[in-house]
Amino acid sequence: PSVIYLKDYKVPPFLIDKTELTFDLDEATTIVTSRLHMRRNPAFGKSTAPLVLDGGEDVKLIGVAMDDYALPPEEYRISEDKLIITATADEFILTCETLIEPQNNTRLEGLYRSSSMFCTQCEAEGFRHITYYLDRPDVMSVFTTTIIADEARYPVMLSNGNEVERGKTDEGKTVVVWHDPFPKPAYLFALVAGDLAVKNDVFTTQSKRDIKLQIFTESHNIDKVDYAMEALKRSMRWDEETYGREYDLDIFMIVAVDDFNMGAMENKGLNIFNSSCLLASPETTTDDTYLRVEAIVAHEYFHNWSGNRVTCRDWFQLSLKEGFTVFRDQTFSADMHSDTVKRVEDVSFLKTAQFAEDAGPMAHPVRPASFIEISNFYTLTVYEKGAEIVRMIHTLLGAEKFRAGSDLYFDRHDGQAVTCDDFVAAMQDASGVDLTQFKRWYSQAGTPIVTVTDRFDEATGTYRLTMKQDTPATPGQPTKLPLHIPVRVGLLDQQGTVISAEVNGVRAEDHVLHLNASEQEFEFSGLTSKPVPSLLRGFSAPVKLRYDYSSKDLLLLLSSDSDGFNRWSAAQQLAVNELTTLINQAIEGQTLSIDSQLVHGFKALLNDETLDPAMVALILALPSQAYLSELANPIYPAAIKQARQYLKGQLANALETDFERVYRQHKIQGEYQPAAEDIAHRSLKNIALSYWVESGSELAQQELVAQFKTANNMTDQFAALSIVVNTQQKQADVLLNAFYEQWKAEPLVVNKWLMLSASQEQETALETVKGLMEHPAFDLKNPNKVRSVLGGFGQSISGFHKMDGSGYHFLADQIILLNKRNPQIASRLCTPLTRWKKMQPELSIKMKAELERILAEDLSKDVYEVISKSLA
Ligand code: BAL
Ligand code: ZN
Repeated sequence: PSVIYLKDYKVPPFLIDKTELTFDLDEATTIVTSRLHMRRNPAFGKSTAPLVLDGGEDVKLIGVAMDDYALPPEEYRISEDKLIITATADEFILTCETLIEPQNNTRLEGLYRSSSMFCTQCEAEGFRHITYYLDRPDVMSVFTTTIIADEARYPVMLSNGNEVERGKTDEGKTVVVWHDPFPKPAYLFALVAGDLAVKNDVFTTQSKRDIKLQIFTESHNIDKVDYAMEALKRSMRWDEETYGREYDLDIFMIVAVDDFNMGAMENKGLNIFNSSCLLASPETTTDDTYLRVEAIVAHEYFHNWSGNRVTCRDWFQLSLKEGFTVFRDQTFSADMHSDTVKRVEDVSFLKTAQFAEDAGPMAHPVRPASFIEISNFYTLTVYEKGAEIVRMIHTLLGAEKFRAGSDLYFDRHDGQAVTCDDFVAAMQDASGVDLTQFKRWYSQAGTPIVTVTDRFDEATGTYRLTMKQDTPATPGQPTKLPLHIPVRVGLLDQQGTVISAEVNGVRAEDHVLHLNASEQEFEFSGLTSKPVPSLLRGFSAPVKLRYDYSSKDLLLLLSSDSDGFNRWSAAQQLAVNELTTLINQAIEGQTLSIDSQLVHGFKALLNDETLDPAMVALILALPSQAYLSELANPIYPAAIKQARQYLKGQLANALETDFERVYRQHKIQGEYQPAAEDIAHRSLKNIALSYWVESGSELAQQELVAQFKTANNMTDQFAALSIVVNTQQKQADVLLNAFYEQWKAEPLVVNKWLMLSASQEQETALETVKGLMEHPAFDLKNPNKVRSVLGGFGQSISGFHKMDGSGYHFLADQIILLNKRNPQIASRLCTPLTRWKKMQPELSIKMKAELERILAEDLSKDVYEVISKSLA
C-alpha cells in the first residue's frame, strides 16, 4: 500500500460546482446516477491533466457520459480504484451510472443496510464506495439528491438540506428530492431510507427563525430520544451564546442506526448516530451514557460550523475540525454540569489513552505528516490532544480574545476548506498574541516531560522554579524542538492557605508561566516562607509533570488547593505512589504492605462533607489498570491487578464503617434524574458500596443484592452487577443470567452485559469469551457487539494476558476474520497488541508473534498500516 504525504498536497485539478445524484434504491442492487457539473480549477494552473475520479472495488460502472455524449470504452479506463478520463473540455457535465450492493457492504462505509434501513457513512472516504467522485474535502459542491424507493418499505427517505419535491414514478415508486444549498465535500453527504418513527420539535434561533428538529429511530426506540432532543436544543442555544453561531438550514435531523463504525457523524443537516450514542431511558441507560449522549449530540451539532461551514483542506488537517469541536463539546458539558469533574474525566482519559498512543508505535503529530489509511488517524491524538491545543490557545489568549479569534476564523473562512495554520492565524491576527512557536504542537508528536525543581531564598523572600522540557523521540521524529507550554501555577503556604506572589511585576494567586525554552527559570517574589507549588493547574498543558512532591505536600494540596483539578491530581499522585510500591512488591514476589498515610487521607476525604461527592468518587476509583500500565515500563499486568486489589482491600477493611455511612448518606430517594447533582450522589454511593462489599460485610452483601433487584435505574442496577462480577465469582453467573433474562429485548443493555461478561477475571475467561461469540445475542456484523465482547475481553487480565499467549492468539484470530469484512473495526482491535514492546518479556514475545502472524495475511490497508508500523 502506498503512503500519502502532506508535503505532496496540490489543489484539485477539477472542481465540481454542482452534484446531482439519483438513487434507485432496491433490495438487491442500487443504481446511482450522478451528474457532476465540473470545470478545471483555475488555481491549479493551465493543465491538460486527465480527470481522475476516486471509486471503490465495490462500485460497478454501468456507463459514463460527458455532456450527454456516452463515452466509448476506449475513452476512459479503470485502473485500480480510479476512473480515468483522458480528454475533457474545460467545463462539462459528467454523468456516471454505477451499481452498488448495499446489502453486501460489510465495511459499513458508503451506502449500506442496517437492520431494515439504508444508511450511509462517507467520512473520510466512504463516498467513493457509492459512485466515482473527487472524494477529497477541498472539493466542495452543492448537492441535489433524488431518492427513488418503494414507499411501503421506505416511507422515510432523507438526505441533506431541505426536501424540495415529492412525487411518483410511472411504476408507482416514490420520488423525493433534497437540496442542500451549502457547498460541501462528499464526506458530509448522507442518505437514509427506512420505516422509521419520528419525534418532532422546534427550536427558535436568536434571530427568531423556527428550525424544525426531527429525530428518527426504528419504532421500538422512539420513546428513548427525549433526552437527546433536549440536549440538541441546549447545544443550539449554547453555540449561539458562546460562539455566536446560529443554525443555518430550516431543518435539522438525526437518525439512529444500530450498525455503525463510529459514534456518530455530522453530515450536513442529517446527523447519523450509532444508536448507542443517542438512545437513553432511565431503565436502560447509565449516567455515563446519558452524559455521553449529551456530549455527542453537542459535538455533532457543533460541527455544523466547526467542520461543515468551515471544513478541512485535506485529511492531514482533521484536527482542525475535530480538536476544535472536542474542545467545544468539552466546554459545553462543563457548562452544563461541573467544570472540575468534567476536566478530571477528560484529563484522566487523555493521560491514560492518548499518552499511551503517544508512547507507542503509532505515535503521530496532531497534524500527521503521512498516512497509508486515513481511517487509522481518527485517533486520541487528533481528537483529544487536538482539543488540548485549542484549550492552550484559549489559555494563552484569554476568553475574550479567543472568541474574537473564533469569530474571525468563521468569518474569514466560511464556505472554505482550510488548514490548522489558518485556524492559528485567525487566533493570532485577532489577538495580537504571537503563536509562531506554539504551532510546533501541531507538528511534533510525543508527550513532553516537564521537570520542575525549586529553591527558596529566605533573605529576599524569592521563590524560584526551574522548568525543563523534553519530548521523547517518536517514530520518524528522533529529535524535538522546545514547545511553548503554558504552565498555570499557584502557591500555598505550609498551612494550606493560597498565597499571592509577584511574577514579572504582577501580583496574583494564579500565574500562567510561558515555558518556551528547554530550560527556564521563573521567579516569585514577596513571600515570607517556602511555599508548596500547585503546578499545572487545570492541566494547562498535555505534558507529564515531574516534581518531587512529598506525601505531606500532596496531602496539603488535596485538602487545601483552590484549584479543584489539582486537588484530584494530588490524590491521584498519592495513590499512584502507593500502587507503584505495591506493584514492585508484587513483581518481586514480596508480601504486599501499604503506608497508613493514604488510609488517613481517604478517611479525611470520606468525612469531609463540604466536598463534591463526584470528586470524592473519582478519587476513590483509584488509578485504573490502564493508567498504571501507561506509567509502567515494562508492564506486568498481573502485578498491577494484584496491587490494585490489595490496596482496595486494605482501604475497605480499614474504613468499613466510613464506607457504609457514605453509602447510606448518598442514597437518593425518588425519581431518576440524569442531573449533575444526582449523578454525583449515585457515583459516590456506588463506589462506597463496592468498598463496603470488599470489606466482607454480610450487611453490605444484602444491600448489594437488594440494589440489583430493586433499582429503578440502570446506573444502580449495573453498578451492583459489576460489583458482584468483580468480587464474587459464584454469584456472578446467577446474576449475569438474571440480568440477561431481564434485558434480552434491549440490544444496548445486552451490549453492556456482553462487555461485563467478557471482562471477567477467571481462569476460564477465554472459554467464556469464545462462548459469548457463539451466543445468540452476538453478531459479528455489528461493531458495537464486537467492541463489547473483544473490548471487554481486553480488560480481563486472566483472559487476555494469559501467560501462554492464548488470549493474544484469540484476538489475532478475530482481527484476521474481520480484516476484509470490516477493515476499520479490525484495525481498531489491533491496539492492545501494538503495545508489545512495553510488556513484560514473556508476554512481549507472544504478542509480537501474533502481530507477525497477522502480517503474513493478505491485509486491508487499515490493518496493514497498524501492524507493519507496530513491528517496525
Ligand atoms: N467526524 C466523525 C465523527 C465525529 O468526530 O464527529
Ligand atoms: Zn467530530
